[in-house]
Amino acid sequence: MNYRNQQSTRKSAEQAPVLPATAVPDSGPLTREELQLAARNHSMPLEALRREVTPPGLHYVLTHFDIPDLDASSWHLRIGGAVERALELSMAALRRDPAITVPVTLECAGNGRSLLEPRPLSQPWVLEAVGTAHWTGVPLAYLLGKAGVLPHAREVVFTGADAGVQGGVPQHYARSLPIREALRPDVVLAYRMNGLDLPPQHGYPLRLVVPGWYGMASVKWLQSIEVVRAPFAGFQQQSAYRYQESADDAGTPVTRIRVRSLMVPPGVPDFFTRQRFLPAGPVMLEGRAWSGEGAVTAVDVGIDGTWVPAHLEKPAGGFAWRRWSLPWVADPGEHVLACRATDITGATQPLEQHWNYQGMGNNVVQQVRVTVE
Ligand SMILES: Nc1nc2c(c(=O)[nH]1)N[C@H]1C(S)=C(S)[C@@H](COP(=O)(O)O)O[C@H]1N2
Ligand SMILES: [Mo]
Repeated sequence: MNYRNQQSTRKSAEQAPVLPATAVPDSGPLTREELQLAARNHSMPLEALRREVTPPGLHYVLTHFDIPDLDASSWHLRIGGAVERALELSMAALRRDPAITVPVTLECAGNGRSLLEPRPLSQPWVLEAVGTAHWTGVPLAYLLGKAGVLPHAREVVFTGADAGVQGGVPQHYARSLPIREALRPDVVLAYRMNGLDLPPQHGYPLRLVVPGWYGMASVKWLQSIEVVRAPFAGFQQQSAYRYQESADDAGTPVTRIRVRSLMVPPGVPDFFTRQRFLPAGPVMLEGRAWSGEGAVTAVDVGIDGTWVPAHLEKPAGGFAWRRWSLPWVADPGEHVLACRATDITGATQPLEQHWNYQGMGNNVVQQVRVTVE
């Protein structure tokens, strides 16, 4: 069966080869396939930025294939490869191991993709593929210690129970981490989200959570962990999730989350356009900012092009977003509000997004248009 032909692109097959990770970028209207993905994979409504912890139903979801229907009572996690002893652990056994809870802001690497021109055809995120949850489970380093990682181990490969086809390649969803990242004390095999069993869409009964990395690293429905001595060549590692300039560019891998901030849109929306309306007078502008490279050190708020530093609150953890706020006295008329974060490495959000072939790592400054009455 030729799976490749089933990928749809607006351009004809002769015009350009169908590419592994993504179809040819498009400038036309949203396609039926994008709409289908958008309806399956929802983002976080921006008003949920008011909450430090995102309730599971408001947290964004991204699932490449189908959500598996798994039974925790017969579930086993296998740990093998370059280890002294292979392990097979039931959920009951995992729950008896020492547990940690880590507050983590997850963001999809494709967030912002639909704003690019031409538009990489995939899940058409606007700006809100983000959420922050408290993940509880066993530290990965603890289990790798139990298994005993052998010398010359290079990466750890995580494979989910979900399977499908992408870019013509049949596969289970699988990703790897370099060994030094896998041994970080805050990387967790989570069985709880915000204190409750994981919901089906977030990886029940067990998932990996890699704080600071874009969401693709945090493999859901985790069924096996394999320590390997050579770089993992799976599709989601080698073809997808790369910063590429063109189809033929091998590119570089997508890893940590780039600095970003978002604003709770003030006032009330128009149902269809989402244009905002608010009364004249004092209003507290607020939002959240995060970075996978380290602490956010500043957020500037743009009011009709003039930048003012916002007040920053303490984050719940090293890789959890921090709240920012700025009081504003709104005067009648049309206004454009914006927010721009900077992190400890000095990285700051671009005012215009640099285009890349898969639409990865976008962190352009958000703009909110408001009508003050
Ligand atoms: N097994 C599996 N894990 C997965 C995925 C997937 O499709 N299958 N999607 C990844 C991607 S691209 C993202 S952004 C995050 C999303 O996690 P969430 O749905 O819990 O927000 O899960 C990651 N883990
Ligand atoms: Mo993602």
